[in-house]
Amino acid sequence: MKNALESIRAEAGRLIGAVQDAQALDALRVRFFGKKGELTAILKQMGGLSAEERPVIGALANEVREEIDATVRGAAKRLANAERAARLAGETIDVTLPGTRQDLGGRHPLDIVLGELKDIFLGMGFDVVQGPEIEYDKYNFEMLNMPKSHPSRDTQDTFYITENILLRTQTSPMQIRTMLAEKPPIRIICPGRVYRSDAADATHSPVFNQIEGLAVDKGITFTDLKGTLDLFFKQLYGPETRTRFRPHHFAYTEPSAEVDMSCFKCGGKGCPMCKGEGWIEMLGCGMVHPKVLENCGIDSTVYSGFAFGVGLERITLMRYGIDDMRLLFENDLRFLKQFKGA
Ligand code: 2NM
Repeated sequence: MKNALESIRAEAGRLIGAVQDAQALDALRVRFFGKKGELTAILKQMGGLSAEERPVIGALANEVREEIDATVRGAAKRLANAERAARLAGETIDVTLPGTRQDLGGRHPLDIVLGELKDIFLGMGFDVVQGPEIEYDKYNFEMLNMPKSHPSRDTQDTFYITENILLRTQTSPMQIRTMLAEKPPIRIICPGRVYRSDAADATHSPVFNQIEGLAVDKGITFTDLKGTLDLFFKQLYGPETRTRFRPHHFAYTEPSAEVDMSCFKCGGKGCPMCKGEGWIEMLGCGMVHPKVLENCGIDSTVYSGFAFGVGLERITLMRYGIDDMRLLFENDLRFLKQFKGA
């Protein structure tokens, strides 16, 4: 029995000392200490020993059990340390390796030009307000003097969501909201996306950006409108720029006009840019229709106002000599990179 114990001690020490993973260690623990384990089997035979042998073998068996137990615990610790060391080694970061480059983008040409437009109008005392792109028919058409039957609605083919809710075709609904909420004097510009059911080509897009302006106060005249827009174009394209107002019709303004500016390329002599005209059509404007003021609770016998609307894409195309609007929406990096730092 003594021999058996000594051979278990040697075997256990050898095997446990060489164990490489927790599962194998557990299997060894069961092999020696388990219910059918080798050491357990010996301890069970103790009953058959003589009175002289029993304490000697018993003491040896205890010694061997404690020794194997300590070896198992030592091995468990060794395995845990090795596992931790391996994990830490795997997580090591080599800070000397080159990093992943973060390519910095640039501002979109539309945003650059919008910034210039805002600066010009802020400088003239206008506030910038923004509103929802999903609008009520009431604000987009009805209150702008375009009831359901009005032919002007046909010229702005509209995306309807329900009978009374639509994607705004202009930003004037925000001007209606402002006139409803605030008392004159009002001086605002409303930039933002608008939607019309048009096929995309070089000069059309079903989504584009508009900037509409509105000034309402006592004594506002057409002269104020002319002066404001003339100064706007001089600031945007240079002091030699001239403007020309031609009669037009909008349902929400009376009188109404379209505004041309002298060609920024040839100065008015006529060139391919202005198709030999010397003038380039830029925007629509007029004096706010008395009915529109009254719709918003503003007394049209006391107050008057002017309004205008201009397409941001059109101005941007001219500003940079771009010949196709679609380039502004395609997000082609070869195009966008040309405006970096502008
Ligand atoms: C245009 C042309 C002319 C306009 C009118 C109004 C409002 F709300 F005051 F009635 N907002 N915008 C207007 C006038 C817009 O766009 C070509």
